Amino acid sequence: MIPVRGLQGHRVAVLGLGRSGLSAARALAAGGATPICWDDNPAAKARAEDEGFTCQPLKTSRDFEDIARLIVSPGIPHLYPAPNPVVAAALAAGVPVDNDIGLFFQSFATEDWNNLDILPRVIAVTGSNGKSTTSALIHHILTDVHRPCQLAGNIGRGVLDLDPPIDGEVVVLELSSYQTELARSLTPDIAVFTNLSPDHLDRHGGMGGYFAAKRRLFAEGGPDRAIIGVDEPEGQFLAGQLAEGRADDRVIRVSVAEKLTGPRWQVYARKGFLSEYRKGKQAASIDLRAVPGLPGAHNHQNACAAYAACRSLGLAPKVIEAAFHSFAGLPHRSQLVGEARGVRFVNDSKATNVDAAAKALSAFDNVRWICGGLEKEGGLAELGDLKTVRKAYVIGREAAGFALQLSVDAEVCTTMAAAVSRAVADAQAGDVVLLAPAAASFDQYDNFEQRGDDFMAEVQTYL
Ligand code: UMA
Repeated sequence: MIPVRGLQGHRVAVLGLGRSGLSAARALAAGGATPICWDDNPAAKARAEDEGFTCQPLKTSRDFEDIARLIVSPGIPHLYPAPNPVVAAALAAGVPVDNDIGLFFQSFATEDWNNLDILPRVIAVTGSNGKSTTSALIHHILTDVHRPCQLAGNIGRGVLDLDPPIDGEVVVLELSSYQTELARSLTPDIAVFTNLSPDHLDRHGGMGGYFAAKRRLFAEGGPDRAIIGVDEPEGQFLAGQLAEGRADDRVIRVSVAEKLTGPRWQVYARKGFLSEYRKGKQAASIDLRAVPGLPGAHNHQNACAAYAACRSLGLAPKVIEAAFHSFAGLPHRSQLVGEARGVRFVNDSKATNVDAAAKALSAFDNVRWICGGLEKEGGLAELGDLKTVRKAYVIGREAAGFALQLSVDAEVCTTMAAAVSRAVADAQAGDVVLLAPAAASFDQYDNFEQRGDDFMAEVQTYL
């Protein structure tokens, strides 16, 4: 745990008692603050009370009179579409609103670091898609070369749950826009921006707010090194704003759309090959086609970003290449579930938005596509021509409406069991049955993990 510094003796409100909220309450208490907790779900509140935390409603600005700060969980709206009533009360009382990420950055460095030979470093990864895989891949590469490292953030472990760092340790944080928007301190040593496509727009008041939330990672004084995906105008703009001149090594540009040229430091993947160029000279080339854990162009983008982050730490191309080959991939992301009668089954339940689904679809041919769920703002137009799809099998409560918007043959299945059964009945050797929903899961499941688990359980009966 990272005990919270700077709030000793203060009462600090904690809203939301899931993974991030509970770990924040524990870290605040360890640092000498008194957490005053609340969760709208009685079961979550009861769990915190069982641990000895005080829970009390914080409904009006009066309730915040002796509160130094409000720590809000990422899933709880603090501004858009409307502030949660507890946040609204804190704002009215003039109490600063922060989150566990802000507390982490204000608490991570301590006097104990004076005894370390190599200072710990933080790599923070954000972007619309690929940030979990990129973060996990960086962590995997560092583990492979026996560099002390830890992984936390949006990937599932609260950042304040991390152990205090040891000599030379690298902390890899996956950060969502919810997390970067709210953190009062945000000072990574190396920051990665994978890509940008519409997601969570209701929470950020539109695309501009969404980009601004992610961009904050590069704003507060700026990281020592910024690794920026430049395949969208936002990435190009950000890279241009951060770099001092064309040969500024603090920015590494990443692309899977074009060959990057010129004196800059750049890493790109084309036709399955990763290339690194620095000061106009090629520094490395890696064949990604034979890397089993990173299929498709979207994973090649993740590989380029992770490669650049590790090069920033001084790792040699050859050791990064070797580690790529032992990367197993993450559950629910291009996860090969099994193969039967020449048909492969792939779980990409994490493809919760249109862009992620389009990328998953382009990584395979002859796709029997299981899609649908709670549609996100912006519709399905950006799915593109769906040329790798043989047929869609649509799940979700609004399956009929979802199917009508698709430009390919689509069958309304509603349930996962029906979708897998129909896809198996139609599939021929060489086909891929791919779950890549292009929608959130909340109409039928608690989260994307549960949806992916359901797909895998259904598939097991056919293997
Ligand atoms: N709650 C309220 N009032 C509300 C809404 C929620 O009290 O109006 C309470 C719930 O009852 C629950 C708690 O808040 O007890 C849940 O908080 P949370 O949704 O922020 O979830 P955590 O368990 O704290 O998990 C969060 C991240 N969740 C979200 O961003 C939605 C996790 O990312 C992250 O792994 C974890 O912190 C540790 O850092 C998950 C996620 O879905 C994987 N992220 C989104 C994504 O990847 O698309 C952004």
